[in-house]
Amino acid sequence: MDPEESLIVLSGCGTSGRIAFLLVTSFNEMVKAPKQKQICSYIIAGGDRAMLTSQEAPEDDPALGARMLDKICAGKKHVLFVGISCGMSAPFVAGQLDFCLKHLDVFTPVLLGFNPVHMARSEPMQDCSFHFKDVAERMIAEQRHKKAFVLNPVLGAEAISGSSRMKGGSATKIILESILLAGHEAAFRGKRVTPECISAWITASEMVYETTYSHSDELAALIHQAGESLQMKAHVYYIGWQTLGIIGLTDASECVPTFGADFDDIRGFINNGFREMKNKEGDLSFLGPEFVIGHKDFVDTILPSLSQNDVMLFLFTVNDDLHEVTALADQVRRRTSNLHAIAHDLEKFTIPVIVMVSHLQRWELSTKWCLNAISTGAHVLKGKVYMNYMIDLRVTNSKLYRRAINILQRFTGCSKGECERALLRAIYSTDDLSEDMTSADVWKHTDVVVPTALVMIQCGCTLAEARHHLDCHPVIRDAVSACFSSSKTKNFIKPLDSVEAEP
Ligand code: S6P
Repeated sequence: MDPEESLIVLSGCGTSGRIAFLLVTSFNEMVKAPKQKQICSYIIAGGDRAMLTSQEAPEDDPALGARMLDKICAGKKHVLFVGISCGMSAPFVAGQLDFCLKHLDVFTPVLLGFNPVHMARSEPMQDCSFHFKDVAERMIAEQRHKKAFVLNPVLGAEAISGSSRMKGGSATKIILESILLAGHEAAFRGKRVTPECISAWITASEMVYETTYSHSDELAALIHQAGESLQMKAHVYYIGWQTLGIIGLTDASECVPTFGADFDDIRGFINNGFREMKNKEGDLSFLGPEFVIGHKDFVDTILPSLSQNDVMLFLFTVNDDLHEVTALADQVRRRTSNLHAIAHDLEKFTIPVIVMVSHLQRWELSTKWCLNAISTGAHVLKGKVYMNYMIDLRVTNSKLYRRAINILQRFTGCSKGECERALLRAIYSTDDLSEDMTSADVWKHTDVVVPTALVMIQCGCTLAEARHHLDCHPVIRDAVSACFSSSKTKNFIKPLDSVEAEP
């Protein structure tokens, strides 16, 4: 593969884009040669700032996706493009796949998602004549000629977990890592890659899973600690080294849109900050406090006010500079004893015979699972989840707008129209919706709009009354439970199959 003429591009939105970044960074590091152009590149909707903060709106823009792809592939003759959309729903990715399908002489498009094609999103997209499902079907048609490929094991992902950070994100990592490593073995080491090699990697991931969850008691203790901290309005800080630092930053950043968390409830830091990230746009710390990510920044800005209620979690491996880890731990210990570590060593992950797989990739996966469990569990304990639904989500793009309406329908049994009107009342802070309000794009909202709408519908009350009810119950789950138990309306949840499926 000549890097002057060829390129592999991984692209996605939100967590899918963050996983694309992580995979590309590790892969380029593995194959790097002096003065050689990089073989692999990533695109994340919203640019590098989306790695640390929720930039959900660009996800809705198919033309933007196509433009960004066109730009990074300028002058290339062969491009392997992998568009990742766990829920088979992101218009940004659909626009890119459509662009590839129109230029099959240069592009070989791959769609990675975790829904069957018939369940891909079929809602109209912004300024666009096709929808995601159309593109997925065209991909399937081209697959017959081996011009395009659809990888879609059905793993639950978005539709069930409500967030690709959990199921879809890990599966994305396992699948694409296997493909990239197989390509590396074949192209750079002259090895024949068989289906058995690939399934050996999947099996290795299963063993990582077993090893990780064999520590469920320790994990439960950490979830408990983190939950207590959040309930006390204290913080959880992940202090990570190398790519484990990226895993920490990713997990922390997803808590904002998923659980309606503040950016500093759970925060990640990485050794050497942006120098270690090696992202395309470089140091972004000028963008604001969410972008201040180095260990030194932690020491300068957080450590002086660290309290015993804050949870400190170090993430490192035996390959890191253990003197540095110890020195930082000593500094932290002077302020708090609430210090924990997820530390990986070789002994714990001795998996025989698998040559393709590096220890680091397994450690990343294990860390991801631990952190996803800790941050999710902590937010459950904080009351951000009601009957397994992450009801305090941020309504920041069309997918989340639709998800919000689905949640309202499920809990109230009311029609889609009624639920949408209640959501709009909460979004626009009014009981009287105008025509403009019902027809505009409205997904730019960071307030607790879904719980407010839920209370309005269930109690048949005004916006002011719903807000007052929420103010009286600072824990969202308690507010919603109280509303259901006091409401005269029958308390029921609509069966799943009676609500339109979410792609
Ligand atoms: C993360 C959250 C989103 C998704 C993004 C892409 O907690 O759920 O940021 O990652 O919307 O989703 P998908 O289905 O296209 O991979």
